Amino acid sequence: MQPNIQVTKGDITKVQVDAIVNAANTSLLGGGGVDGAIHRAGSKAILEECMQIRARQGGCPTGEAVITTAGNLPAKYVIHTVGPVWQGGKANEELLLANAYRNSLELAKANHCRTVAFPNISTGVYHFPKHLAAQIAVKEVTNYLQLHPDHFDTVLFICFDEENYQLYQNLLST
Ligand code: AR6
Repeated sequence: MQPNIQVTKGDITKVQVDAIVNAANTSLLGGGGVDGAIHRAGSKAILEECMQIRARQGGCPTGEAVITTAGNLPAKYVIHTVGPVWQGGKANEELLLANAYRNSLELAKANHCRTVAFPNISTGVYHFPKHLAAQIAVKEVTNYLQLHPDHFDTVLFICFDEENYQLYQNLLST
């Protein structure tokens, strides 16, 4: 069966999937927004593993991803990816955002995660325009699932705000 893509409104820390994706920063040491919510709800175990990864590879470059335990969360793993900060569109932001989605799915596949939930990476304090971010996310995930249909069941986009929810609903219903 072909994997499916769904959109839901809500809090990603409550979602029971194999892997939830975190919109982290290059330090991997936590922050606000969805990153803060994931670390708070997931317990110290997530930060401890992030610190081990930092010690090994010195953080996570923009567009790349790393994987840790999900601690107390209902998910099995957290995939931490770093989206780009929006700087007006001339700093490779679109490519870097697509990389963040694709590299997260690469890591999910490598860890046999068949169900994956994404937040709307970079659309909070990193100020990526929401409509453009949604187009990139849907396109990149759709392409990846077409290339690797046997490895996934469902990819969920978890939207926290109404604007993102409407954008994703529109894109996925066409
Ligand atoms: N569940 C799902 N989505 C959420 C949640 C949640 N619990 N909380 C917020 N969002 P942001 P960024 C949405 O700012 O723009 C952090 O400090 C939010 O509405 O969390 O990639 C990191 O440490 C928005 O649509 O991430 C980095 O420093 C989306 O998640 C920096 O922010 C992303 O907003 C990353 O910035």
